[in-house]
Amino acid sequence: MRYQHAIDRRQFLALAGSTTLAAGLGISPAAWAASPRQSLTVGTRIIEVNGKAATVFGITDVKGRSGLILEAAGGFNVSLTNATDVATIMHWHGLTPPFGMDGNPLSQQPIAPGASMDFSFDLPRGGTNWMHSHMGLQETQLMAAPLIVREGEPQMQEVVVLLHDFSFTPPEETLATLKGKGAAVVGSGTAGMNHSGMTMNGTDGATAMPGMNMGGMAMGGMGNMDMDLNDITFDAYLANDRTLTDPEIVAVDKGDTVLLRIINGAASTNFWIDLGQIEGTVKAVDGMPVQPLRGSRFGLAMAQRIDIEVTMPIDGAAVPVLAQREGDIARTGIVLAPTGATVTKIAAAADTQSAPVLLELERQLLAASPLSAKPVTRQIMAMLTGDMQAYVWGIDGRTFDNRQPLEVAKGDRVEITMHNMSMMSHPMHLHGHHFQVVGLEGQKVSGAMRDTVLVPSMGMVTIQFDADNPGEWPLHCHNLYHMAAGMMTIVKYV
Ligand SMILES: [Cu+2]
Repeated sequence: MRYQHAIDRRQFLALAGSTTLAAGLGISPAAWAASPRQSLTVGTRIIEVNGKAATVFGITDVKGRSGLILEAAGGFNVSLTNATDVATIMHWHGLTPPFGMDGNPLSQQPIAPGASMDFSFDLPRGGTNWMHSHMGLQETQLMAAPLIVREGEPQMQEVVVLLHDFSFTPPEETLATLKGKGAAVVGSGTAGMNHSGMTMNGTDGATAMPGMNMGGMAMGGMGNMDMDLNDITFDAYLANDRTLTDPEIVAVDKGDTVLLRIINGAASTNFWIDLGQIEGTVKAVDGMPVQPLRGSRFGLAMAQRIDIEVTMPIDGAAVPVLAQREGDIARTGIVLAPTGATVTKIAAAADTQSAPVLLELERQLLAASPLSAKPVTRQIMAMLTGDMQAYVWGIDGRTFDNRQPLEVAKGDRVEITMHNMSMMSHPMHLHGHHFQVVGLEGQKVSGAMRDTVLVPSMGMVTIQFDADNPGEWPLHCHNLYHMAAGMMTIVKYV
């Protein structure tokens, strides 16, 4: 059974992209129409976490592999079947399809249990992307998978790492606890909850406070600001479904260069990617190329991706690729290991708590292909607002139900300045477009092209994009619990 509304829209779009019609209009035919349709199935599965069985969702291709690997030239031609017993909506995070193909609650009706929906559109470029449910709290139950788009044969071995945070507590219960017991969150012993607050001085202090106590400790000095990190404590942090108790060991060759495609699929966790003693070269963020940047530690906010080239040591040593939760000792990761390498056990708890993820990386990134020079024709200020006690989050003081759309017109160069008036950081995601980061705390930059940017507590980030894809596009916080508590609006073409 196919959902009728969805199929109507699909048929229209399929027709609009069909070879015959395209030829009649004198435009090149859609690439997707010439490539075989791929099947994806959303199902349930059982994984082992901390020695206990956990029933979670999964998204697999015909060969049972998680997610999809596509060739950009072949376009996106996918039939998604919902084999679970709950309705769902699947979002293609990082792709910029026509509105009806985006997979969000405004663009389609949910896909009922047992039903399928076809998605077809062309892909302008390769990149590290992902797919995840955009319905309810399903994403946190691992309804998420990699969506890798390649341009030609890989130049080197590629290693995909999907990070996640995991809880045995049903997410509805976690959200109810957050909403119902806001006052008890701070410093309480509520099961599953651990609110870590901190006070820090000055601007980015990330490197200035290794090992600091995040339990509400105050650091002296003028200009202090408060910051809340991690309003949920999870039971485990996963890299490709596994914890550091039994991490994935990826076979590589000593001296070889491999491409890490790391996806932060966590519902409510910003990570520090840590290569230890090894330096890597960042090649892309959010599937969009950046000017090469060397380093060994990189902040990765919820929903963001980072592509890092890593050259294995010639002595044949293994290289752990770790992801440590911000403001926490908890970590996960994988190990790159040449044949015969000694793989030592890595504790799931680091020795020291990590700093908050702020704008350190963002300040260093430069787009490899920035937006064209063009005057801004539409300027928007969006306040990111929240009430930690009531656990209500919003944009301009409004929750999604009460939203005031941000209006743009096709052809606009749009600039949105997001000013965070709350004590938590928010990874803000715009559907249907890539934007360029052009301002950080009021300073002009020619930053990365992205689809998700972190706006730190009390911080300000400015983005620009070309309004070239009509629709009513969600703009929301990618902290799943913040979004569920209202932090979403729409960018509406008028
Ligand atoms: Cu948020």
